[in-house]
Amino acid sequence: MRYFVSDIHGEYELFRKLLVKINFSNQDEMYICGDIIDKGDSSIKLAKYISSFSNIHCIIGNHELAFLKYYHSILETSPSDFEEVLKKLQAYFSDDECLLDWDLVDWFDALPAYIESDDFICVHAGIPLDEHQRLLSLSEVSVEELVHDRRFKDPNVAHNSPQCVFFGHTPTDSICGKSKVLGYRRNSKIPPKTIKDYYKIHLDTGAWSNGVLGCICIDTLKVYYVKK
Ligand SMILES: [Mn+2]
Repeated sequence: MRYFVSDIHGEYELFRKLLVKINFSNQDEMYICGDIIDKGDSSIKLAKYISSFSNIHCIIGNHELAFLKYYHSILETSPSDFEEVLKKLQAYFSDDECLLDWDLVDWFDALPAYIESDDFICVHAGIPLDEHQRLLSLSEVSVEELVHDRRFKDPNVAHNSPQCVFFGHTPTDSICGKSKVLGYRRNSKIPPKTIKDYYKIHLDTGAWSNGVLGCICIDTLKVYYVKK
């Protein structure tokens, strides 16, 4: 089974609870649409845990991008003093009970800005559209736009490219008043059978702000929630 999640924001225990709830195994795959760090108090513990799974695929959100910009900026000023660089990076996550190490820095640095397949695309915030309401080619969109675009979450922003876009970045209670996964159907008269019957799915249920972590399985279209 393939599961999609977003914006876990350092909520390690809540994420563990979700894996138990969906009975996640090494036969399954999971895709995380960025922002695993900051806000909650277990960013590094969560990132280390996620990075230990070869079947969990993560992209960057604006919070990982901000951290990576900081990392590259201090590399420029003290490029050879690795101990000093690592100390500064560890201080970035000073509230964390677990310490950042170089393996994890390299893991963050290698995260992609998007994942694209025949039936879905994962981005953190959104993808700009062309004048025909088609998604712009991802290679033409800047990472900044992919992680910050706040237009895409608007229920009126629809696209007619064939893939379903998974995204997060803004808690869905600001759209519909509830912490739930929001699926936008291409045709509201026909019950959805596959993920391609949705043009976008908004995943950020506010794990940190509302204590709810949602997840959708795209092989069954079933939605799961865990609460703090
Ligand atoms: Mn975000």
